[in-house]
Amino acid sequence: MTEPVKNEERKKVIFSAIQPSGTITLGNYLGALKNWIELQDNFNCIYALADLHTITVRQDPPTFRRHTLEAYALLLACGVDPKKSVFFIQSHVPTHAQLAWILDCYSQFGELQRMTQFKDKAAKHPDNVNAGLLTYPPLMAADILLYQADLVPVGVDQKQHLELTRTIAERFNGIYGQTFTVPDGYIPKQGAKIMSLQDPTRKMSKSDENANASIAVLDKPEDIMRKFKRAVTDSEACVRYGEGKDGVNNLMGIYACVTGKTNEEIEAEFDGKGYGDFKSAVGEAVAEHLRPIRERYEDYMKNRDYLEQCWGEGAEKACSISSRTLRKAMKKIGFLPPKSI
Ligand code: ATP
Ligand code: LTN
Repeated sequence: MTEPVKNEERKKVIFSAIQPSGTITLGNYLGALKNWIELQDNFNCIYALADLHTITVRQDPPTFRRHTLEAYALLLACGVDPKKSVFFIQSHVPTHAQLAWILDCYSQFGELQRMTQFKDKAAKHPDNVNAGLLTYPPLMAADILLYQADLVPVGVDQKQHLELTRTIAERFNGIYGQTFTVPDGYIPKQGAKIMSLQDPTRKMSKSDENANASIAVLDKPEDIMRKFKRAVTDSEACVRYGEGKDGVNNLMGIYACVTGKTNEEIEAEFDGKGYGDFKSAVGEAVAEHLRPIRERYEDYMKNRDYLEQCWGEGAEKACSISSRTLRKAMKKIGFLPPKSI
């Protein structure tokens, strides 16, 4: 017999989250979610829907509610397993907002203002440059630090936020002594940045208005095929990885992620063939990869009671783990506890 309890204690902690800000894309899946699933067998994984982050951009209430429900079911369908991992909705666990306020007070205005995502989103929504957009990173730091996470699987666009999380943790630990684990990013070698199919110099994004630019994990096979066939490439008509070939590089990256093939194998497979054949093959491989996820998603969406039970249990576990860290941090700062502990 093995000793599972001892092993559990030594397992590293993984934390990650995704916003329910729209329809989950192939970029989210290949950049982050695929890793979430793979890590579950060897680590203590804690995953969340970061719905508090989502309201930094104005949301239509019924649509926001629907996106959150759908994202929860979709993540289960992708393979997040509530028996192996803690999987909850951020707004159900009040410690996140509590620690976020505290960490706001350990973040500098200048460093928040310099974040690329803040600058991008402020430019994109000039009529709503709210304080939450600025303090988005300390809330993300709270998410991670509450669970003493060692590793954070994300796409490359989140690297800067992770570095700031490390800075905030080190700053706090420097003042008060060891309180938070300083986390490392876990960024995939392939798929860390899937680009838009219509403008391969920009990342594929949930909130892109152009439906042809991104593949939703739940897109029907015929839509997937159509979008890949229309994907922007170049005029060279040669499937090879190289500079100035952003469109082809992106399609090769996607194909590599879903088939496990290397760039050399892909170049050999399409040697002498045109982009038409290549785009069809990428479309088919992606549609096949996503098919079982779509089927499982439909089953979960028919079972609201099960979903509620899962997120209820997830929130309870998350609350119990995170409260310990929050109490510890508050005690170090000098807050008077409600009763002596
Ligand atoms: P939004 O458009 O609302 O900003 P998003 O599509 O960028 O959303 P997020 O919720 O911000 O998605 O990100 C969820 C996870 O997916 C993060 O780990 C992020 O790094 C990853 N991710 C997002 N877009 C891509 C992409 N194009 N390629 C690879 N990973 C991505
Ligand atoms: N900002 C992240 C979502 C997110 C997150 C987190 C990711 C919120 N909290 C904690 C990792 C860890 C994004 O993907 N845009």
